[in-house]
Amino acid sequence: MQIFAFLIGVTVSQGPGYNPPYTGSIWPKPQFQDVRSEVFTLDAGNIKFIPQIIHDGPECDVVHNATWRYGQYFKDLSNRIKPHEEFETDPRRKRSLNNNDAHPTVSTVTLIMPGTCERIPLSTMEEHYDLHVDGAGVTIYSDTVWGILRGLQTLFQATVPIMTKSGAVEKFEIAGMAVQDYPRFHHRGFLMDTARHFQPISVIKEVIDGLEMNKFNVFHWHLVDDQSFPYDCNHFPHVYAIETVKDIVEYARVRGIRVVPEFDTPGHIGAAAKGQPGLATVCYDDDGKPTGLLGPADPTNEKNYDFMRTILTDFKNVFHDDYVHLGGDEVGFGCWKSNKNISDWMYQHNIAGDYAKLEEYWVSNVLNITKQVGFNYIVWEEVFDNGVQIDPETVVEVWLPYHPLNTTRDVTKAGFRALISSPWYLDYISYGRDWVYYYNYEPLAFNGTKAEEDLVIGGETCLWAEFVDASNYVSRLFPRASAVAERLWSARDVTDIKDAQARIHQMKCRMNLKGIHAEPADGPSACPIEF
Ligand code: CP6
Repeated sequence: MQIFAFLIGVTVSQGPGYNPPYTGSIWPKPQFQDVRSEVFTLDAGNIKFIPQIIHDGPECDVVHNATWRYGQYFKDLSNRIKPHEEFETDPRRKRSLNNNDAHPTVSTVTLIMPGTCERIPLSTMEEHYDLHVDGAGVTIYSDTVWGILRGLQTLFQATVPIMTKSGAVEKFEIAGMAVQDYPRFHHRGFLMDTARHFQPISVIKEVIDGLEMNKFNVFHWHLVDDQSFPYDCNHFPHVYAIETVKDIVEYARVRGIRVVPEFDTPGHIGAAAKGQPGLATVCYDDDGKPTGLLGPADPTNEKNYDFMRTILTDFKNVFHDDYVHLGGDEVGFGCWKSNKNISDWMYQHNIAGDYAKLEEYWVSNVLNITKQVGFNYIVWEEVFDNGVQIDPETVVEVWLPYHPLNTTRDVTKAGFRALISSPWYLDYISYGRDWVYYYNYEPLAFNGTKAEEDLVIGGETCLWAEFVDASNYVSRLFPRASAVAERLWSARDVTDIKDAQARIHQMKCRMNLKGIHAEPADGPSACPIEF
């Protein structure tokens, strides 16, 4: 092969990891991708987007924002092309400048969208798209603005930099191809915890950029917890002002990413309780003296439901999503048991000694308020595990690590929709390539019926933030979260680790090129273009 290359004078290398025939290495892997033998030069600096939107108007701003953004991304790519003079001084230069320029150039991207435009990504969003690359140019077809976004990302990833041996980018190429693509699961989320460490806006936006590249569509914002309540209150020095939160929601919206806020109760309310006397239960010791500690929310204090209504109504004005996350995890009964006012109240309400019923009283009141405010809701699995009576439309998020497949089976057998997160906790770190473990988890391997499988709406990968802040956040997240992205988007039989290994490496490099500080996925490696 080398001799052949020498004879025809081709010394242009694609760099490690890029294999002819120029397929790109789309991550997550599309449902169908037919790569043709023709190769085109993509004029990255001069791409012309041609939107053909039947019902165009101001509500189609997601597409117009996307053509502007992707125009910039391709320009940024083309700025890496070194002018010919630099090749002249390259000591390892052996090529003649014209011998590999024979491919036809394409520079138009036609976006065909016959449907009506949606402004807000909701739980019902559809993301199917078709992508064609041929001599006439690039065409992306979708019924929805969200599909157009996913198709543009695939186009971006299919664009392959062609380099000299010394690593200068000479041009970009793209293979003729036909892609038909859609997600396996509707809900492909990431949980960001901003309560254990304050995460600056720049980090949140870098994260959202990475989520878009990996075709995630839900940003589950674990805003507040015991340690802090950084939602526009002055108790802690770093808070997200409402305008900032709206800015993040907007940043996510135009990238086709829903923002689902979480206000976790009745546990995990320590910080909220500091600003809200009477919210938390006062805990007592064996001698009946207050311990000074505060427990879960006090379900017997009716004022607390007014507080919940205030917060949730406020959420409704800030977040556009049809869902809110209501928490419900890790509720210890010890503090409730120690408090005599609570046991008296339980006696009067005929639930003496039954603390699961007390929890149910809190949860069902909060669920009712949530519904009145106009949100659907997700809860952590304990709400289901503890036998709390919940509405049939409740989404149950499986997070306990013991037997997630059994829990998935139990939740769906009971007729509830399930979201899976326990196998995908990114705060666990270990020596070696742990992305493979995340990649290998098959959420439907619980021997359910078709109807039960259909109740699994997707999953979320979580980065609890006790040990991450701006200094290490993004590198701990990517590309490990990418493994989950492919499990949730691609077909069930996309399980080849060797194939994934080559592509996840390229995905890491591609994220780096976009300014996202993803760490190496696997063993020793090099990106074709260092950034
Ligand atoms: N905070 C909240 C947490 C966790 C949960 N809820 C958590 C528990 C165990 C592990 C990781 C995170 N830090 N509010 C559980 C959903 Cl291992």
